Amino acid sequence: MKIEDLHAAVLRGDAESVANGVSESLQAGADPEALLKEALIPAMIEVGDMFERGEAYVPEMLIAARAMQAGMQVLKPELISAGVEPVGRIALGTVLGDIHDIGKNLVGMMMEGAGFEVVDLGVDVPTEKFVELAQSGVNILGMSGLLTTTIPAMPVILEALEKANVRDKVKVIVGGAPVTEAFADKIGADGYAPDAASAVRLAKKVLGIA
Ligand code: B1M
Repeated sequence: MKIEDLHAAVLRGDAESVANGVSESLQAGADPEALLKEALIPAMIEVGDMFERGEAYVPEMLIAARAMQAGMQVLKPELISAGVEPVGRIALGTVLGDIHDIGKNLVGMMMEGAGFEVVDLGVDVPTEKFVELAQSGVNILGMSGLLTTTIPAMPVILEALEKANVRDKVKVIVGGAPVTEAFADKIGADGYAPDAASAVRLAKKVLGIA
C-alpha cells in the first residue's frame, strides 16, 4: 500500500486496512521506520490538529488512534528488530482511588501515535508505583484524574518523588477534567494538558524535542 493510502486509512479510522496495508508494505520491502514516520505518525498529528481546530471530536480521534494501533501491532516487532528508538518513554496512570481510564487511554494512544513508548500503569495507581517507574528511568510520568476527590493524590506523588530523590530525573505532566493549569502550577508539575492532542505537544515540549 502507498504511504498516502496508509495515511488516509488512519485518518478515516480503518483499522483493518491499516493493519493489512502495513503488512503488505513490509512484505513488499518497505522500510518500517518510513511507514511509521511518513504515514502513521503524520496521520495522528493531522487528527490531533483537526481536533484542536474543532474539525474532529473525541470519537474520531479514538477511532483513528485504534487504527494507528492496529498498524503498530504489525509494525512493532519490525521496528524493534530494526533498532528504531522511541522519541521518549512515558508512564501513564490514573491516580489512586480513580478508575476512569477512557481519557488516559486516549492520551496513551496519541502518545504512541507520536512515537513515544508508553508504559500503561492502569487505574487506581498507588503513589509507590509512580515512584517505582520514575526510578526505572522513564522520561515522563503522566497522571490522569477525573474526580475532584482523587486529584489531591497528584501533589502526594510529587512529594514522594522528592523524597525518593527522583523528582529531577523525570518530567511530570497532569490532566483530566477537574485538573487546571493553575492546579498543575500550584502542585509543581511540569505541565498540564487539557486534551490528548495537546498532551502530545506538551510531552515533546517538556523533553525539549518540539
Ligand atoms: Co464517572 N464521574 N464516576 N464514571 N464519569 C465523572 C468524571 C463526573 C464528572 C460525572 C458527573 O457527575 N457529571 C463525576 C465527577 C465529579 C467530580 O468529581 N467533580 C463522576 C463521578 C462522581 C463518578 C463516581 C463517583 C460515580 C459513583 O459511583 N457515584 C464513580 C467513581 C469511580 C471511581 O473512579 N472510583 C464514577 C464511575 C464512572 C464509570 C466507571 C461509570 C465510568 C468510567 C469508565 C472508564 O473510564 N472506564 C464513568 C464515566 C464514563 C464518566 C464520564 C461520564 C465520562 C468520562 C470520560 O470518559 N470522558 C464523566 C462525566 C464527563 O466527563 N462528562 C464522569 C471522555 C474522556 C475522553 O475525557 O476523561 O476528560 P476525559 O479525558 C480527556 C481530558 O481530560 C484529557 O485528555 C482526554 C482526552 O481528550 N486528559 C489528560 C485526561 N487525562 C489526561 C492526562 C494527561 C493529559 C490530558 O496527562 C497525563
